[in-house]
Amino acid sequence: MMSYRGALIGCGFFAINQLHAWRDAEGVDIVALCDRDPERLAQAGDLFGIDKRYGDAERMLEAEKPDFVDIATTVASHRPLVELAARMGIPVICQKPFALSMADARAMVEACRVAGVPLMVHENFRWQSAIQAVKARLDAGAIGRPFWARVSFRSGFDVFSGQPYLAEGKRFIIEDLGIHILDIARFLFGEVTRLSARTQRVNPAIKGEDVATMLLDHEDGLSSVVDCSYATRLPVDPFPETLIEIDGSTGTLRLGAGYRLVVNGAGGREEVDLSPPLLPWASRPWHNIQESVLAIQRHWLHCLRNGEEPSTSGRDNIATMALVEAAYASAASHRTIEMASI
Ligand code: NAD
Ligand code: 89Y
Repeated sequence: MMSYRGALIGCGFFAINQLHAWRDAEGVDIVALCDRDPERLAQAGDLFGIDKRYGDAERMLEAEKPDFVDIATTVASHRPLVELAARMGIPVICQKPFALSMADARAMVEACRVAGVPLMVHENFRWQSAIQAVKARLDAGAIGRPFWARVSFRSGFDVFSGQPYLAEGKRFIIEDLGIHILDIARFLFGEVTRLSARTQRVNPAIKGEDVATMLLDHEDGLSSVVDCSYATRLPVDPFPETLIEIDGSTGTLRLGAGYRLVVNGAGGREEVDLSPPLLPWASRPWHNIQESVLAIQRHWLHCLRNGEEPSTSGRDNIATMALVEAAYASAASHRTIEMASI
């Protein structure tokens, strides 16, 4: 099996998970790192024993000519870095949120299309094993035709200590976390025709919204509620679990706290514990997300090897980004947004 040589840009908080997962994945080596912060570059380089270290992405890509580049920086740098990779003909993975605007996202997808360069957005939540298991039940018809759903992420977990920039943006929960939960709704129930949203800010120490409630009409008639909160104090905080309720024509499915799946269908009742594995380098409660990082990175290697479009390609992610934009537009105007207008 051919072994791919990858390079990674942005050695911050989340990239450490990506570097661990690349080490676990088969047929790949991260041969070079780039960060404009020398301290973070040195820390990641030392931790993973990677000696080729750069402060400038273009210099790294020119010198190393990797088989792909993994962009793990925050959103402001995504467009220039993705377009750089496209110009140099290097397949590229880009962290979420993919872009600052729909126009940027479309330009990035177009640049990669024209250059013939594969592009995947690191939209990993749909790769959590519990979410994949829910999708498998739906595809198998376990509850008939789904007609109503709720996809919910409610927590009081302090995400600001690890990611201080989350407290500073005008936008917070929809752009940072809701984007994953909206992507799960698209993944499970298909494309959306219109969306309504309301937002609130409960935590006075941050600038953006930390509560969002969204109502989605899906193309096949299903209605879903997608709700997110980082202001919810529960006795047992479920961070970072996504809880799911689905009603179908012949049954119901519930993914409850503690990764408990209950399916009540024409075929009988199934109750199963979908707790994710604790990978050797993972730590609770993040292990659910960390597991999905390995899964999406393995998927990328599979797609590279087989010339397939990734599940969360740039093209696919434009539809998820459009839901984020529609949610902010609806919250600002108190109107329902037609997705065709985004
Ligand atoms: P961070 O600020 O901790 O790290 C980003 C790093 O990128 C920094 O070290 C910074 O110096 C470096 N950087 C920025 N621009 C650069 C450039 N042009 N060239 C070289 N280095 C550059 O951020 P983070 O918390 O690790 O988040 C990174 C991204 O990951 C964000 O977009 C965030 O939303 C995303 N994220 C995703 C998940 C997930 O589950 N998919 C979870 C957490 C964070
Ligand atoms: O940045 C966010 C993400 O993508 O997953 C969880 C998170 O780290 C905090 O909301």
